[in-house]
Formats: sequence, structure tokens, C-alpha cells
Amino acid sequence: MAVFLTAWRSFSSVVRSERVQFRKKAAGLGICILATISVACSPASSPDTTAAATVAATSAPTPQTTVPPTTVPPAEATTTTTVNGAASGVIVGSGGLLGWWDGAWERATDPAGVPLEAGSTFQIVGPTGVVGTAVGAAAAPGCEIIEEHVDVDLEPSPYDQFDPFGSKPIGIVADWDLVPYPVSELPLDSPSYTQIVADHLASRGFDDPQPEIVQLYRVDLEGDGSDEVVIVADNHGGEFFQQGVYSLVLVRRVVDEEVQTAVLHESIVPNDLGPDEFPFSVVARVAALADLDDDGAMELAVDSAYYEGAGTEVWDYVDDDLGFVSVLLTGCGA
Ligand SMILES: [Ca+2]
Ligand SMILES: [Ca+2]
Repeated sequence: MAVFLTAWRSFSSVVRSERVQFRKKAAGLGICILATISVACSPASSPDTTAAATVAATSAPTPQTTVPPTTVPPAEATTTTTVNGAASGVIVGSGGLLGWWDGAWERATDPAGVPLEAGSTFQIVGPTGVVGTAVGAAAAPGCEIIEEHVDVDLEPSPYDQFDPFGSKPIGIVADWDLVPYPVSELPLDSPSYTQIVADHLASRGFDDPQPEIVQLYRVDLEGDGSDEVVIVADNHGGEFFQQGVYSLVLVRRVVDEEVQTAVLHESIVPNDLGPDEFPFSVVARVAALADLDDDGAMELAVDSAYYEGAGTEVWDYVDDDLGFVSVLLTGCGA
């Protein structure tokens, strides 16, 4: 398990209100977030088979080469239309410009290759629906320390205030129904889902009979008549560097008449770290539940953040065998 950083201060003591400021600060430290966020999130496509991403940090970074897949098995919808001069589906999150769908998921790696014109209108969509629109500038190089990072400024920007413990929506150039199925927010103190989280933590050797759920949604992601439930839990309380903390993004869904749990994000720091171990953790929030490729099924966008690093990842439910697959990922950080 990769861990990195020899940070010494809690995040709250050095609050960064501007993403640009955040990036400049991060620029001096030099480890690719594509690696770090992948470590925290990506091996999660198969229900209940995800390797525990428990993080009990040591001091030295471990270089990772894992990157998310940029293509997935072809889906039925392969048409690319033009909206406001841009290829449909150009997606931006708090971590930067992610990519778009063009018969396959295309990750943005070069501003010149992004089919986006300045002045395009983005729909801003969060976990429960479209919340507004914004006008995008041209795609441009983003994070100073990530070679292929691309970003686009939005006006108004949903990302002016950097808050790793809050949910930030995504933007997408789209003329279709981004939320074809309604998303319901469930009470965060729901006993049944609290128990599900407690059981999951217990399966990882972490004891918390009353875990804290911070986001909880019910939605039929692909409209098959069976609801999925998206559970986001963490107990950080706005502090990164603690022992005994967890951050989870779980999706409950029925497969072959059996309820399964897919783990899209898991970061657990046990209570009993050794004297040479560092309590490094990665927190996650669901940024959006939306159909990002116009195939009638909704994807999940998940933000992840750690001390001086943050990213956004898109998960697509491919089929019952592959489950959720990470299809787009970008971010910036040390
Ligand atoms: Ca469903
Ligand atoms: Ca879709």
C-alpha cells in the first residue's frame, strides 16, 4: 500500500481557500496523484472483493504505476454529437478536466486534444441533480506537477473554495437528461445502513458500532427497476492526520437476486499504529450521480482528497461480471 508524505500539520491549520493556492503549495512535493488516488480507490470493481486499502503510513513514498483504464468494453451508445461547439460529454471535476465519451472513455491528457471550445456551456450536476450552469474557458494545462493534467476554468466556478470534506459537483457539456432516474437522499442516521457500514468496517478489522454516514442516496442507476444505494461514510471530522479514522464509498446493488457491496473508496487508519507509522488517510465524497455518456445509465463521480492533494474519478457500471470500473481519473497533488 502506497503511502507518502511526511507531513506534520493537520490540514485545518493550513486551510487553503483557493485551489490555485493549493496547487502551488502542492507543486513543491512531487508525487503524481494519478498514482496515489488509484491506490486508494481503483481496485474496487468487484463486489466485496476489493483489497483493503487500509493506510497506515510510513515515511517514504512508494511509486505506483497503476492508472485507471481509459477504455472499457463498448457500450451500445457510441454516438458523439456536438453541443455548444464541444463534443458532448466533456467532463470537469474539482480535480481537473477528466475527459469525455467518444465511443469509449477518453481521458484528457493534452489541452489541444480536448474537443472543447471556449465559451461552451457546462451543466453543473451534483449527487441529486443539475444545480446550475457555467461557462467554460478553453482547456489549458492545469496542475504544475502532473505532466498530463488538463483543466478548464468555469464561470461561475464551483471550485473556488477548496474543501476536501465537502461534496463538489462536476461540470459536463451535455444536452441530454443527465439524471434520468431520480435520486433520493436518505436519512444519514438510517439504522440499517449504519449497520452495513459497521459490518463492513468489522470485516476489515476496524471496530465502530456507530459509524458516521455523511452521504446516503438511493437511485436506480440504470433503470432496471432495482434500486442501488450509495453510502459515503467517514469520521474524520475535518482532520486528516488521526488514528482510528475511515473513509468509505460503498454501493449496494442487487446482482442475481443477491445484494452485493461494491467498494469504490476505502481508506482506514487503525487505532494501533506503531511509533514509526504515520496516520495518513484519504477522504472521499460523491461528487455527482449522472449519466455522463448518454447511454441512459448513471455513472458515479467521486472526489478524493488527502493532505495537499485531490482528485476526481468516474466509475461506470459495466456489467454484472466487471461491476464498477474506474474509467476517468484526474487530480493534482503531492
Ligand atoms: Ca438498478
Ligand atoms: Ca451512462
